[in-house]
Amino acid sequence: MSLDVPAIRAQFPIFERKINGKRLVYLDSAASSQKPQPVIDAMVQVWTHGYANIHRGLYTLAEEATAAYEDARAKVARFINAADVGEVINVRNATEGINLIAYSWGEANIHPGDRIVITEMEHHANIVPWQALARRKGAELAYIPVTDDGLLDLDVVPSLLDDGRTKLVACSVMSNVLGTLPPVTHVAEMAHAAGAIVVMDAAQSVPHRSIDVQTLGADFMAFSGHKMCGPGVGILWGRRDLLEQMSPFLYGGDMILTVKQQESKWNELPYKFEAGTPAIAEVIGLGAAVDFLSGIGMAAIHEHEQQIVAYAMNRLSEVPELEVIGPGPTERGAVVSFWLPAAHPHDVAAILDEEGICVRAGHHCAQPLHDRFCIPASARASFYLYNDNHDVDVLVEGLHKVVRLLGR
Ligand code: 7TS
Repeated sequence: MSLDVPAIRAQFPIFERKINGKRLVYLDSAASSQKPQPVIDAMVQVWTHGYANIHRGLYTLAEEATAAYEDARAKVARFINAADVGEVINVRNATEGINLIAYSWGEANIHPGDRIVITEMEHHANIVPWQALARRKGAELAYIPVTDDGLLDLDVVPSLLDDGRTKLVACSVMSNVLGTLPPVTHVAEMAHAAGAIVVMDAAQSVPHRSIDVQTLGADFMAFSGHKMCGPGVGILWGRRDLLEQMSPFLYGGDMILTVKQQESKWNELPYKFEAGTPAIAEVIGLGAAVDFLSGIGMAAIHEHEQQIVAYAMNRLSEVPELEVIGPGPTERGAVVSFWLPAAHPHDVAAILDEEGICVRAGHHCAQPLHDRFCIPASARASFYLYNDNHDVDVLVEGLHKVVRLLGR
């Protein structure tokens, strides 16, 4: 099942580039992935030969654009095994998907004294909307703690669920900092048994492993196209029965059935949640990204990344004083965040950039998690289908240079 990485890289035009005279070693796919030619081509095709607004025109071009847009939705639905396409809502990104739930579901269902439970390993996109909802409603926001090993402390969960006050549990399917893959299906079972709904942030997992929303245990799941070889669009998947009960998030054209001077009726799913003209070419581009990833095979991508992350953690242990945060390679996806006591992560990233290596440095939009590990920031290498062990070797060489320049 091993991937033919040179053949995959050949499909990403960006890898023809040199950075500071060096081969590009792109290790920041957790922030956003690079784009393969078929995705670029699909979008150029729309803009050059097939563009019109959708769901309204009665001419050929508009009908073609509408069909291509809806075809892309169907591809995404199959990719995550949604029971029907009406459950797949096109949004701007994972962040907007989570905000949609916080407003449309949260406004109607969270009341004073209720509790919302999230985890200490969340991205800000899965923290701040719940903070704001809790504040608006006089609800409590509680956290499932993270252990020193970077795992969820599940022993605490019953105490957060037992009194029946918890109405919503939101958790990441994979941490963007630790790489941890929490037992989300188990967490969902506990949450459901306590009468709470479950929101999963799958921004770091849908791009890297196959996900079946019919067995995952989520009631809602959000992810972003730009992290999975696609353009800047996002998807919110939700259970049809819940989506049907909810009020719209944004109001305007396309999301209505009829509008009278004083009242309107909402369109059917998924259009009720897609107000205004969407990012048409981008949605079609996401369909092409799904085809691209499916053509390679999610199982093969996953296996490839598991091999790289094990190799990376092994090789990073050679760098003096470098500390990796998070669990061992079998319990994480292809993300490794680390800390070098002698060098600020920003300096690490700047020195690696001289070698053509792109890593992210900072808090990676997960400040509470960095607080929990008592570090202000970290450097992070994240891997995808176009990386290989040689990229890891170049990274380790670059880190030795960092230690030579800045180490004690
Ligand atoms: N959830 C997780 C787990 C993420 O990693 C990110 C983005 C988001 C949500 C938000 O995605 P967006 O597309 O709505 O912005 N994570 C990162 C990152 O790790 N570095 O840059 C963006």
